[in-house]
Amino acid sequence: MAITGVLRPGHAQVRVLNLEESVRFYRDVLGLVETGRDAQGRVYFKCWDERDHHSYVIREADEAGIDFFGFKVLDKATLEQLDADLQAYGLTTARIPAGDLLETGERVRFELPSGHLIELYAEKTAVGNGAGLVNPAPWTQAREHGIGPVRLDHTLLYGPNVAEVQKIFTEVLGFYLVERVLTPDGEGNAAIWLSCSHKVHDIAFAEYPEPGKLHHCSFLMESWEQVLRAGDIMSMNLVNVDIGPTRHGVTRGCTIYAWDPSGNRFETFMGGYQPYPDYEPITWTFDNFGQGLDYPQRKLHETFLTVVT
Ligand code: M3P
Ligand code: FE
Repeated sequence: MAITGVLRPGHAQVRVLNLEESVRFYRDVLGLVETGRDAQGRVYFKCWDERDHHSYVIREADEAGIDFFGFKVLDKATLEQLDADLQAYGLTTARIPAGDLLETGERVRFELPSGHLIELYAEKTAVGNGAGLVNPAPWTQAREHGIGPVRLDHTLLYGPNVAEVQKIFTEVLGFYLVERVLTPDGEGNAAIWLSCSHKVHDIAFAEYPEPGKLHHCSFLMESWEQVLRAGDIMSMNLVNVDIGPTRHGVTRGCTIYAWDPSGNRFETFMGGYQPYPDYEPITWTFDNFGQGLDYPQRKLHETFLTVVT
C-alpha cells in the first residue's frame, strides 16, 4: 500500500458563538450532514461523500476559533508508533479515551510550537455516504442540500514557530513540503503547505505572532461550477464573503473564502494539482504573495493577513 502512516485530515473541532444559529448555517447553507450530538452539547457533521462518522464538530463558546485538528492514521500500530516517535522527538503527548468524540477511538494529542492542538487517531465508525458499497449511485440526495461539499479537505493555521512546525510534520509525521512563501528578507518561510498524500495540501501554516489561530477550514467541491454555485448560495443567504471566487497561485486551487456566523473563515475549494513526495517544493517570493493568494487579481488582500479566529 502506498499511503501509510498519516492518511488524511479527519476532523476539526471549531468554536461557535451561538450553537443553533451555527447548526442552521453548517447544515442548511454549507450543506453538511448532521450526524450526532453529545452530552457536552457538541454537534457533529460530515460532508455527504465522507464515509466516517464526522469530520467537523462545533461547540458553543464565548470566543470563536479552533480547538483541535485531527488526522486519521492507518491503524492502531501506526498510532502507537507515531506516539512513540513524537515523544522521542521531544514532544509531550496525551491520550484522549475512545468515545470522547462520538464513534471515535483513542486519540493521541499534542501541542505544536504554533500553539495548535493536533490529534491522531486510528478508528472512527464508517457510516458510509448513503449510497452503499454495492452498485452505488454516484451521489445521494444529501449532496443536493445547500453548498454540499464532498469532504473536509485541509486547514490553514496561523501561529508562531512555523519552521519548528514544519520539522515536526516532515521529520516525524511523514508529510512533505509542497509550496512555501518566503519572508520579505527571503531567509525563512512566511507560510508553508504540507501534504501527507497526493493532495496539494492537507495542512498549511502561516507565521503569526499570536498562537493557536484558525485561518480557515476548507471544504472540497467537485468542480469550478460548484464553487460558483457555492458563491450563489452564500449570497442568497447573505453570508459574509472574504475573497473570490478566484484562483490561488499557491496550490492553483480555485476558491471562495467566507465567514461562518461566528467569524470563523471557511473555504469552498476545488482543483490544484497532484504532487508526489519526490517533487521539489515550489517557492513564492514575498513580493509575489499577491499572485500566490489571488492569481487573477494579484492582490494581497489585507484580511488574509490579519483576520483570524
Ligand atoms: C491556499 C488555500 C496564499 C494562499 C493560498 C491558499 C498564498 O492554497 O488553500 O487556502 O496566500
Ligand atoms: Fe485553503
